[in-house]
Amino acid sequence: MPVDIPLRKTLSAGKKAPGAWLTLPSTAIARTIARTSGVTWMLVDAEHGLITDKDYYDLTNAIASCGVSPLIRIPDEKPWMIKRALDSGAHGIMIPMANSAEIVRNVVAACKYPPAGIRGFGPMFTHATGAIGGDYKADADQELVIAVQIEHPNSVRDIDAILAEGVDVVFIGPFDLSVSMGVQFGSQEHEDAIATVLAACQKAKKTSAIFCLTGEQAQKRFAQGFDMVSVTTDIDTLVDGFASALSTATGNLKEGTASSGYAT
Ligand code: 3PY
Ligand code: MG
Repeated sequence: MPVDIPLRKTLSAGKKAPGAWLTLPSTAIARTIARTSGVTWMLVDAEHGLITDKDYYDLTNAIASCGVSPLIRIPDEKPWMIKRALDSGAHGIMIPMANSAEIVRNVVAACKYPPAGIRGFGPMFTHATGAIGGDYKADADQELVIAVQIEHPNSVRDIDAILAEGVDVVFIGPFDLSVSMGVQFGSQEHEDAIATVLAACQKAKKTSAIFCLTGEQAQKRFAQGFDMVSVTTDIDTLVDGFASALSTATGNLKEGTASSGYAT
């Protein structure tokens, strides 16, 4: 059976791809969210969340069983981390802090089998892609999604060179970007940097993506032209849902939406 990547099909059809962000190592939560109609991809966060590579196999299978593409954000761009994530059946990987074209070149090589790259062969557990072994190898280099995060002024400056390295998705991490630029989240400089990256992706015909915490933010980013947007996270939904019900129950209405550690 060929490798089946719903996210790639959505993007190839020119459709917008809303996604969800998973920070908790729970297959029940992953499946509950993935069953929500319209979710195209789910980011399994092993950079900042509680998820480790021991959770990868169960989470990728829970998510893919709902027709949603699991992408794993690994902690660092190391080839062995990329290999373990892809070997668990991830439909793609996301690399934080892709701060130079050289980093991105090495990441792309780590995602591909020889002769295109350096990935070692051992796809015994890639069930979540719909294929294992030789069937998997036939498609993996072409189909798996490589996403790199733009989170530093150097990668904004070098965005054209980064885009030329064979990545599929350029994914802006707006929180790290504002911190590493030393500017206020949402300030003019911050928004200008985001717009520069978006325009470069559009010119290079590559998928542009950005992290959001709320439906309102996500709607705005889609309207701005982004192709792929996370709409919220598991932990934000839990915190905000409980806080909202509690404040309604007690009449103690409180301002604000996003309540996790990502809040600005
Ligand atoms: C950021 O905004 O820095 C992110 O990486 C989102 O998780
Ligand atoms: Mg980040």
